[in-house]
Amino acid sequence: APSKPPSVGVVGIPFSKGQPRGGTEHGPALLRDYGIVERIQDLGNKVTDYGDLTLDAVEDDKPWNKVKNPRTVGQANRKVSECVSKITRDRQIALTLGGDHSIAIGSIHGHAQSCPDLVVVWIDAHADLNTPLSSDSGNIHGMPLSFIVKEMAPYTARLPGFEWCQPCISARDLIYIGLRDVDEAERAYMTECGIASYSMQEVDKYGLPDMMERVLKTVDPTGKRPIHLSFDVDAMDPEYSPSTGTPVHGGLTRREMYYIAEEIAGTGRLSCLDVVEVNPSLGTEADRKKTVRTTVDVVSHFFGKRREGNVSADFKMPLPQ
Ligand code: 6HN
Ligand code: MN
Ligand code: MN
Ligand code: MN
Repeated sequence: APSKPPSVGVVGIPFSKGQPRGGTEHGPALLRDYGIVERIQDLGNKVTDYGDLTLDAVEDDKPWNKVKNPRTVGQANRKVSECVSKITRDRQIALTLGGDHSIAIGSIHGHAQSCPDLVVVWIDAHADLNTPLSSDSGNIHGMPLSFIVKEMAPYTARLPGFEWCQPCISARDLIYIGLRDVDEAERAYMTECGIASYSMQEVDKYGLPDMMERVLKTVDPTGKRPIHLSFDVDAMDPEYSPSTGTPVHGGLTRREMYYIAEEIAGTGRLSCLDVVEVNPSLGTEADRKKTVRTTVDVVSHFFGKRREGNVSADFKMPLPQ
């Protein structure tokens, strides 16, 4: 029997408390305005839109040392985890629309409840591996993987609001693409825990085709495991996604992201995609448009759009008489 097209569950996560700039809470609305749901549908996928999560700020959420909004971020992520766990348990691909990158704590945690053998591909300019102890900024969006990776346990501290959260992936089940702004402690943790990475240096060294082959072989040599793809739009060069809180020059091009997305889609094993750090409040109107359009285009390639062309199941070729 022909395999039925994947079904996708979309959820908006209007959240910004993992970093100091307002605006990322409007990411989901803007991505929807630019047709993200229809674009995925038009590719022949069955899409269910679960709307946006309702996320409230916790009152009197005092910093824990430098760490800002710990209880608010913790509580929001508990809801994200429950939601993503439900979507992926029903065998739908979860598409989470952020929101800042702190929401990946709940997203990966929830995904792992349903798919414990998942692997994580983290596409980002940053490693997001700081701990509450190592972070200079105190922004939790720079720390999500420290809550998730088991081997990080000896280096980190428990935060109020995260009592529900247990590390759920091994260091060898995580791989980075696009890094170019890695803090000293993060680099040390990566080496210590043995986390593989394809920074922009390796992107340049191997080129995309060789790199993607290596990426997939490294985390999943037998090609069987569900893929959690966490896509921080600042992985792309600010030329393509300027409206984001922590842009870094020297990033991936739109075209390179298309290639990565098409290769991931080609595995047939994408199980959850996070789209994070779109901040409509930053930059000019032109910047905002550019950022959202590029992001929606890239996402369509994760869900089956191919530059060689697509033919839908119900296409009828026009024939003479
Ligand atoms: N992001 N390493 C810096 C920090 O504050 O810990 C930057 C983090 C950026 C996080 O872009 O998702
Ligand atoms: Mn980033
Ligand atoms: Mn930095
Ligand atoms: Mn990030």
